[in-house]
Amino acid sequence: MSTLKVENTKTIKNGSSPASSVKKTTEKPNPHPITDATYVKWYEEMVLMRKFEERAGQLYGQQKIKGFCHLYIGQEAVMAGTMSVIGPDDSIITAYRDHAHALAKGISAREVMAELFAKATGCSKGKGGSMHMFSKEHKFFGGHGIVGGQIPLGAGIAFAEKFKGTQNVCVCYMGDGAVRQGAFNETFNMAMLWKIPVIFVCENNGYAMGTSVARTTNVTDIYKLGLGYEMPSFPVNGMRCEDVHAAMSDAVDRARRGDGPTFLEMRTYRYKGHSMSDPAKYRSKDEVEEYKAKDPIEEVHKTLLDKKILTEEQIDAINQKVKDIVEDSVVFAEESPYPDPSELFTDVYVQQDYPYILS
Ligand SMILES: Cc1ncc(C[n+]2csc(CCOP(=O)(O)OP(=O)(O)O)c2C)c(N)n1
Ligand SMILES: [Mg+2]
Repeated sequence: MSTLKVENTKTIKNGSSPASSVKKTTEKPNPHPITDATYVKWYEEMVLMRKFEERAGQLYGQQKIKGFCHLYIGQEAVMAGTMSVIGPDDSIITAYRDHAHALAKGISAREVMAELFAKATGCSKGKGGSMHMFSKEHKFFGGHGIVGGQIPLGAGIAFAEKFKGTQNVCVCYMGDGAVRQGAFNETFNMAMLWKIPVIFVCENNGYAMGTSVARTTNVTDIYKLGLGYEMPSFPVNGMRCEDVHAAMSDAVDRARRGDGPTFLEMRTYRYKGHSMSDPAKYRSKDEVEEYKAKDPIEEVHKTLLDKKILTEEQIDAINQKVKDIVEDSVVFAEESPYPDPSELFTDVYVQQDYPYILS
């Protein structure tokens, strides 16, 4: 079977380089500098995403977590590199591979773990589960199981910000499988026409379930799909926090200036199967190992030591702190109650005068 070779490239074939915001420091102050503190933040965030999901995977094996469960392990640099650019007033929305997005946007490990356990203390009151994390407070708008369903919603959230006259942006994530949906094209057209402050991010991990990108399209350079709408569109090495940060900086600045959307194809990889029930036989062990050799957590760990930002002991202390946060979240989830049966009738959208419902 032919598979997409997810090459990680910094070569930008149209317009300016997404890395330009880092280079521009000599010309004017960079609003998104990469400092020592940024590396520490990246490390902490990514270790939390990874350790949390490794534990979630174990708990799924013990049937403490049921239903669907899609792990993000391997793709963490995409979220870490985003969060060093956007702020708490900006929104994000994504698909069902959403645990790391929820944690990165500031939802507590307790609330995310409790949601996985379907407990009332979860961020969606235990009624959403793995695929439907949500927090209005943190401007995290899901968690969507319908492939591509979040694309028009992301544009809508960004449109609302523009309509209200804020400077806030929405980052809308989707998989490589989602870009085949009609809604992708409809949304790209409207987002460009109305210069909506949305950043579309395709997390191209090479596969939609067991189907490689190369099997589903003639255009394997997914970022090129944006060019038909004259949307600034770039490929980005999604295994490197620095590259994600630089690309996101340019895109966020463009959106805040009122110049509209950007499409970023983040080339990344998931180390685990599509979901817990996928043995991932459609790809070779060598391919997985090739990407593990570029692991973003290992890379940032190395940078922290090479640049003498932290000592090995300080890094160990972070690892221990994260381990404690994850274990605390498991105890919290175990001890929390299930939702009351009456909750079946709350949080359900009802439109009394819907024309096709006969009362
Ligand atoms: C509209 C729709 N069609 C099909 C599915 C079944 N489905 C669930 S996940 C998935 C693959 C999507 O892959 P991708 O967008 O690359 O995201 P990834 O899982 O790699 O993060 C499919 C086809 C679905 N959930 N929704
Ligand atoms: Mg995919």
